[in-house]
Amino acid sequence: DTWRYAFEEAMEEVQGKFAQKFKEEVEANSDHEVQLFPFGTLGESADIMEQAQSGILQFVDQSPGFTGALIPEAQVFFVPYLLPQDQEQLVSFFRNSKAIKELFPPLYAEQGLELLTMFPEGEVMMTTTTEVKSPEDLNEVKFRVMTNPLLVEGYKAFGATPTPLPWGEVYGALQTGIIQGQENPAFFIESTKMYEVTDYITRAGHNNFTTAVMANKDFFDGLSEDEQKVVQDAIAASFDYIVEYQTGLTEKSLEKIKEAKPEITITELSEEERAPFKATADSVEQEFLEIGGPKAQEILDQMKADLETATQ
Ligand code: 6CS
Repeated sequence: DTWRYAFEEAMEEVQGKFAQKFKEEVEANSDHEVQLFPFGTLGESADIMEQAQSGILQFVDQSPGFTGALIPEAQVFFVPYLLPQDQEQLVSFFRNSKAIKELFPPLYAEQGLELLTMFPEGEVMMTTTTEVKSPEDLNEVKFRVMTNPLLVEGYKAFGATPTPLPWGEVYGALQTGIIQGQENPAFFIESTKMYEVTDYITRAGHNNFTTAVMANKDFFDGLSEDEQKVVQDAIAASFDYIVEYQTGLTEKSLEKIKEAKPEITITELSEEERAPFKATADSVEQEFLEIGGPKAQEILDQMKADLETATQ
C-alpha cells in the first residue's frame, strides 16, 4: 500500500532530500510506496502535524520550532548557544543523544507520534532590512520567529520584537514591511529568496536548525517487526545521507546569495560582538525550565550531558 509523508520544505530543500532518500530506501526494501507531500501541498506545518496525528498521513517532518507549542519540552532546542557550532560534534550529538533516543520518544508518543529521528539543517542566520551588530540594533525590529513560545522569549532577550508566523506568510510580511527580520539556515535563505526582501545577513552563531521526523503512532505500532525495521533502516540511511549532503552547503548557499545580490552584507559577528547575545542564554534557559513542561529539567540535564560527551 501507499504511505504518505509530508514535510515543511520544498522537494529540493534539506527536508525534501531526506524524504526522497527515505522513499527510495523503503521502496527498495519493501512492497510499500511512499508518496511525498512538500511544503504547501497540504497546508502549513501545523496542518501536516494535525494530519499525521489523525492518521491521514503516516509520516511527517516537523521542526521543534513548531512542535514546541504541542510538546513544550521540544522548546529546549531554542536555548541560544546550547548546540555546538562544530559540525562533527553536532552530528555526534544527534547520533548518540540519550535525550533524543530515550527521553523525547515518550513525550511524542503522548501526542500520538512515533519519533523516528532528529537531524540538524544548518547554522541559523538572521536576515534583516537593517544592520545587526548588537542587541540594540534589534530594538525597532519586528522579527519573525516560528510559533514557539521559547523562541519568542529568546528574541525578546536579543532585544527584538518577536512576531510568530507560519512560514507561508514570511516573504510577504517582509515585502510589505510588517516585519523587518527573520532567521533560517543559509540554504533556506537562498532557496526561498529571503535575500530579495532583506539586505543584511548576520551570523551570531546562536543556533543550528533542528528538525524531526515522526510516524503516526497507531500506524507504526500496527506494522510487523520486519516493516518497522524497514522504516528504521530507511531513517538511518537517510540520516547518513543528509549529513553528507550538507557538507559545504552553508558556504555554497552564501556564495549563491552573493551572486544573486552582490550588494548584500553578510557579517560574521566576532566573539566580542557575540558576547551580549550569549549573555542572554542563562535567562532563556531559566525561562525554558518554567515553560518547558514537566520534563523540562530532565531533558535539559540530559541534553547537557549528551553535549558534553559529543564535544569531548
Ligand atoms: O522558518 C521556517 O518556518 C522553516 N525553516 C526551515 C529551514 N524549514 C521549515 C520551516 O518551516
